[in-house]
Amino acid sequence: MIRDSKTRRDFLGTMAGGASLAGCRSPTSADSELHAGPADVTLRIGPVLMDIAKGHTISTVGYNGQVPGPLIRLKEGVPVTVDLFNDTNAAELVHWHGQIVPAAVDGAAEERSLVVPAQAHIRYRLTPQPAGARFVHTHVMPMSDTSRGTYTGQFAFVYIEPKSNPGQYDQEVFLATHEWEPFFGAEEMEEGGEDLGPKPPDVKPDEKPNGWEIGYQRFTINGKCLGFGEPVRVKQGQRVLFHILNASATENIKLALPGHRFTVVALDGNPVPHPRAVDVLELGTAERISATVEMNNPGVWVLGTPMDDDRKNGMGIVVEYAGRGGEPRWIKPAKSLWDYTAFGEAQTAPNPAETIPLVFGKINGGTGHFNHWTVNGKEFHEGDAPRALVKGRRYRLIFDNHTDDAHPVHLHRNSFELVSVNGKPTGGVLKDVVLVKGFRKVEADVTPAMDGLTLFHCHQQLHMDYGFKLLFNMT
Ligand SMILES: [Cu+2]
Repeated sequence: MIRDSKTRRDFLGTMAGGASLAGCRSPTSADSELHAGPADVTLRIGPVLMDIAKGHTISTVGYNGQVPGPLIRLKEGVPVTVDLFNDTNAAELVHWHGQIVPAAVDGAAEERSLVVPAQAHIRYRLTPQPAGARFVHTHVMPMSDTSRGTYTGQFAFVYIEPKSNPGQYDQEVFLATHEWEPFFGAEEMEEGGEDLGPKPPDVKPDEKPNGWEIGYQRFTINGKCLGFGEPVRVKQGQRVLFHILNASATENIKLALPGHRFTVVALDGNPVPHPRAVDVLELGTAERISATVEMNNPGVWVLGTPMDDDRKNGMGIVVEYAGRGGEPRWIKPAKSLWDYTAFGEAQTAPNPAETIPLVFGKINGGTGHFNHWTVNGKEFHEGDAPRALVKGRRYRLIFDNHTDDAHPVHLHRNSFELVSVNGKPTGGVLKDVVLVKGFRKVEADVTPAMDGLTLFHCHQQLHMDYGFKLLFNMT
């Protein structure tokens, strides 16, 4: 692996002199392809102080001095030059989540992607695809160090403009949720026990007590606690297209906007066969939902989580109609069940070439330790031989959750098509993360698109760090 060994001082010196960045080397393209001059996309990883609420400032790491990082708008299929600068003292990985890109630039250590060394710079080319709401985030493994990895502010929206018309709306709003000030405790700190399937008979009683669970003290949308940032300003009669990203390290969330309904038009950036209106959105970690809202109920409203404590601690944003004032209103939504299949075709998928069962298991860590996670009875270890898949073949992945936790599982460098959710057949719903609830089963078909190492993992940072991974090699 070739890395640019320039120091930050060297780089700044070069910039001050007005010279180009041609001295930076890329290991993925010939130097001649990497035109001199400024890159199309520049991400500078560095410390950020962010005011999330009145008198409450958080010290974290972000992109370009802000959290979330800048909205990155790209055009499908149009290559861009990317500059990554790392102003921190630790090596970083920048993952282009939801894009079908070569392993070298995907940003995952297991795929042997390029690393951005501490206090250094790398440059490469990237051809954005597919269209829709994607994002970029760090892929380092923080383990017990919650000052690193996805606990930080290293996330930004990537919106890839489709080649054809994206649909009609009057205003586009990007919202990213995140939690702050994490702590470890013995208790599950979420509303639990919801929508569990029947316990599979082979799940044995736990030998040890449950290990650490994680909780947070503050919650933000676009880096601000509810009521602290600018409201989303709308006008009566507008159709607003929301792109919502769950940029949490570990939490699955729900969001509602009282007095309004969300018409879900895309999941993980991919248009759904049947857009449908719902009252409550649910997003596993790293999932995206694009939904339109008809602004036909003038007032000042809270778009937020139905979980009262989390909303009081910040998980919400005010939606304000022009000419309206006063306290924002919140009305608790009726209980609703999120169902991916509601947006899909009622159909049975063509038979796959091969079926790959992936059984998720948990090994309780015991008090004061972390739980460990297994796929097909095995924790992932660095150096594990990848499982070979053939490019262009249709595989059916069976996500079979033998734990009572919900797992937002993610496949890198591919989209998969949901074919069955908790026994209900569906089709046409393309995703890169799917939330598999406790003791539930989801089946998804994937036809590997590109050569190379491809990581599968749970996007819950603690699960991923403690075993919940599997490596494929597409050939
Ligand atoms: Cu998980």
